[in-house]
Amino acid sequence: MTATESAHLLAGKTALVSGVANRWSIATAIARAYRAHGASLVLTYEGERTKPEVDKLAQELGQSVVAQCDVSADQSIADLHGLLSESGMRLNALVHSIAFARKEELSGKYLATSRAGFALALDVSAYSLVALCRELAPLFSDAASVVALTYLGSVRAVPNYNIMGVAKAALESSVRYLAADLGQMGGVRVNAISAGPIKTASARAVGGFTSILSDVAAKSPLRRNAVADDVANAAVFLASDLSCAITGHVLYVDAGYNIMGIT
Ligand code: 0WD
Repeated sequence: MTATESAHLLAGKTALVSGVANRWSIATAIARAYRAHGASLVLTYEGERTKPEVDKLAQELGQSVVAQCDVSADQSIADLHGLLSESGMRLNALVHSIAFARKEELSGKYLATSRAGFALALDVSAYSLVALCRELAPLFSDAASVVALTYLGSVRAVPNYNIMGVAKAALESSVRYLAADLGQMGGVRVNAISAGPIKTASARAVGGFTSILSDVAAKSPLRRNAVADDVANAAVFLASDLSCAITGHVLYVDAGYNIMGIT
């Protein structure tokens, strides 16, 4: 492989990237990195509120199809499948960069989580990966790569992260089960990136988020926070053939914070 080829790790691939809400979204950084590495994109938006931002990004990046998909609605996912299959699209990569929980359940005690809030967070943030993979699997190319975004709150009790931590635990477990299922269907791989805290709209909904950022900057081995571009570079690797024997894995992109014990 020449130096020029190695700079375009996703040349000839098509990647669906969900979860672009605005320019700070992790999905925005991933979409940019994927295009920079030569991929064509399908950018999905949840609803009319986020459509203008996604349209703008698609126009800026070029080679991007825009499609609506609210992952909490089976019909919306089926419509996405219909739209893509009508145009004969094959997907080499799928990025799940979506999460939602009620703001009131992202502060205070986990003990106070309501039944409805629990179901909503798990539905949008974890089940959606299963639904997307099942519906879109017929469009996956051989050796396609699925990447989901998760956070350390899945395996540690992080103050205020609460129900979202439980949803991320379900998401990470789903990554393993989906990897087991889809690996037997054309060698499709499923992995997660556990990103360190990054200032986005979703992150700001978590109580005390700023103190989480400063804790990582003070205590992580690299003495800094990971940024969206760090996550995007790892997402390029996971979508590329360089990671062809990696599946069912959770890759931490958090400046090493997760390895620390007493700090
Ligand atoms: O510190 C962080 N920002 C971290 C984020 C650390 C570790 C992981 N993550 C994860 C999040 O949990 C999420 O899974 O990264 C993913 C992307 O989050 P983000 O980029 O931090 O946040 P944001 O820009 O808000 O994007 C999440 C988007 C939603 O944004 P808004 O702000 O509109 O709620 O998820 C999308 C929506 O665009 N989303 C949906 N998309 C389709 N259907 C739905 C839905 N029902 N609900 C939310």
